[in-house]
Formats: sequence, C-alpha cells, structure tokens
Amino acid sequence: MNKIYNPKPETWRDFLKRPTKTIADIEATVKEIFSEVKTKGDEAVTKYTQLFDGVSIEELLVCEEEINSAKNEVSEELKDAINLAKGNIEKFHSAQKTERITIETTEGVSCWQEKRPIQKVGLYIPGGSAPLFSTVLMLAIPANIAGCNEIVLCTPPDKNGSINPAILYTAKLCGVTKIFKIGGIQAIAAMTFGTESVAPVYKIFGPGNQFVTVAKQIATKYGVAIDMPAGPSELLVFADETANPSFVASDLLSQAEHGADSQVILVTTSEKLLNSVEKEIEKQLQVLPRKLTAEQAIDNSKLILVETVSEAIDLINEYGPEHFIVVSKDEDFFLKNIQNAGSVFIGNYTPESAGDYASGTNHTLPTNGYAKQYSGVNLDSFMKSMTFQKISEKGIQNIGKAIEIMAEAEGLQAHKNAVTLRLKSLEKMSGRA
Ligand code: HSO
Ligand code: ZN
Repeated sequence: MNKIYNPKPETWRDFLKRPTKTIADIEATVKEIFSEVKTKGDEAVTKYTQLFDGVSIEELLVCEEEINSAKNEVSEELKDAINLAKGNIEKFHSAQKTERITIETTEGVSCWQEKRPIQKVGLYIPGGSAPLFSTVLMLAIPANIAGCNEIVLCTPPDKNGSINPAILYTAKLCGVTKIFKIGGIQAIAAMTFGTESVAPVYKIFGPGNQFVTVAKQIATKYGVAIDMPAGPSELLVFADETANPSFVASDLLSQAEHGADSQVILVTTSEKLLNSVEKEIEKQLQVLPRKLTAEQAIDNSKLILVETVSEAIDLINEYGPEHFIVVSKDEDFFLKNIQNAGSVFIGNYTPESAGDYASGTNHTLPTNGYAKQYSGVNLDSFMKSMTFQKISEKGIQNIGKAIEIMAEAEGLQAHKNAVTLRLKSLEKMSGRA
C-alpha cells in the first residue's frame, strides 16, 4: 500500500493518474472481428465463441426451456434477495420519470418536450469469475420502466455452453426479451450490425473487460450509442476519526476484489485512522477467497493523509471517483462541495455494496475520471427527449419577422420564404375579410 503524507496540490494529478492501457493492439483485433461479424454474421460469431470461450454453440439464442429451468437452480433465498433488490431499484428508477414540459414561448407559439424510450437496447453482461446478475437488474429494470420494446441481453457461455442460472432467472424476471450466448467483442459486433440470430440495437449498455470496452467505442463509429466508456471499478473513501476502521477496510476490499486493476483510495485527515485502516486491510485480506485479486489491487492502492477537509475535497474532485464514501463529522461540507463522483455513500452504515446490489441506486457508473462529465446509468439513459411545437396564425405573425431577418442574415433565402409565404397568405386573408 502506498502511503502519501500531505502531498502538495501540484503532485495530485500525478499520483491520482489511472494506469493507462495501450489500446492499439486491442483495436486491431476488435476491427477484424467487427468486419467478420458484419459480413459473415452468425458464422463469425460462432467461430469466435469457439476461439475465446472454448465452446461450440449451435443455437445462440437461449431457448424458453433453458430459461425456465434456471428458475429451479436458483435457491429460494437468492430469489427473495433478488426480489427485494428489484423492488428498491424499481422504486428509485420509477421515481425518475418526468412530466412533459410545455410552454408558450410567445403568444401562439407552443413548444413542448416529451421523452420516448429507445426502442431497441442491448445489455452486455460479462461472464467469467463473478457472474454479475446484479448488473442485469441495474440495466433491465430501467429499460423496462422506460418502455424499451426490445431488450436484448448478450453474455458469454461457459465451457459447457451454459449461462449462469442466476443471470437467466434475473433476465426473465426483469423482462429481457431475448438472451444470447455470445460474449466479448463478437457480442458487441452482433448487436451493432445484427446477424441472422441477433437483431441490431440502437444503444449498448454494460460493463466488460478491455476488449468489450474498446468494442463499444468502435460500435459508436457505426452509429450505435453506448452508456459510457467503462473501466476498472474505483472507490475513494474519505474517513476521519469518526469512522470505523474495520468498516472502511471492508469497503476498500470490496472494490479491490473486483479486479487486479481496481482502484481504491483512502483520503483522511487522521493519521491514527490511516494506520488502523492499513492494519485492518491486512487482516481482512488474509481470509478473502479472492485474496490474490484483491491483493494486487491493494498493492496499487493509496492511503493519503491531508491536513484539511478543504484540501481533501479538492483532491477528490480532481480524481472524480466512480464511488465516493464519506464518513466524517464534516459530512455536510463534503456533500455540499462534492462535484465529481458517480455515486456517493454517506456514513458508517452505508457500504458501497448496498448500492452495488440492493438499495435502489444504479451501479453502472462512470469510471476513469469520467464522473467529471458523465452521469451513471439512470432512467434517462434508456430514453431520448423529443421536442414538439405548434404555431398558430397569430404565433407566426408574432415571430415571423424575426425569422425572416435571421434567415436573410444567414443568406438562407428558402428558410425566409417558408415564413414569407405564410405571412403573405395571412395578410391576403385579412385583407379579404
Ligand atoms: N461495484 C461494481 C458493480 C458490482 N459489484 C456488481 C458487485 N456486483 C461496479 O460499480
Ligand atoms: Zn462492486
């Protein structure tokens, strides 16, 4: 663990830098697979599934029977837990619905804005060591509330060609319309171009490894939208002497166990707390099943001692963490001044795990400093705003002149004519009357 004492602000940028990855060779692989999936469809998808997942899949679409039998493989206890989480996530995301906004900007000129669902969305759920069925909840629930009519889910098959039953169970429960046994780059390519089995989508959501992340970025070149550029999980905790060091250590480890490249940081004004957290991490780490992974992330983690809370908040805003936990007697100060964070967790009894699973907020959040300009996934991520307007005869008379003058000034005569013709026709009518 790196301990940093009272660092000078000019050095923050340097030690807060996320490790950068070279994407050059990944990009070449992604482009090759994209072009093959585009031209050969399912055949290419099957070939890459064999190559990367080591299994030959005859039917990419998961059949009803397989989905229904997953239900029997998930324990009642887990089903109950998933249901509790679902209820909370539904409540929080339903509350994000907004009313139509209507305004008469000038007499006779009515403008309004309404939201519409993105009709076809694709959800990517990684497989591998931790099957993230909780991410199915986080993506499929808001997609459903938004009213998306096609919700496609892609997830890689295991060596036996199956998908984790909890993923299948949750997908069915949350209204996913089609599930495919496709992972990695080939999944993103299939949802981008469409194949014989997979219909193309308008927006792709979900986390993934570096390959999936680059593939999502390439997908945008073909007009598909993505939720956000995703990267390894991050947690920054600010804690002072009011924090429980063992709780803080458990939170830092909870993110560290996601991957060797996870980023966890403690910022504190208390040297005593810093030392106790360090000891606690060592202790708790020893008995973690994912010790090896967490250990590597912890090796790169930082424990930072600063002199004041105002220095702390500046440093935190400069870093822009995906998750920010604050346990401090100055809680209000932090809540008022935090500008850049994906999601904020407050007090000794608010572990990040709560937001990862069951409190109701979304866990698909901006990493890599993108919290400075991106929001986490929310109901609006599955919708787009449309504007409407209706102008009456009186309305066009009220704003027509301004439009004519502006069009003229831009040298766009046809634009001007579209108004002039109408104004003249109204003049004629009123002359006749
Ligand atoms: N903390 C992860 C999400 C997750 N954690 C899923 C457990 N399961 C990224 O926000
Ligand atoms: Zn997590």
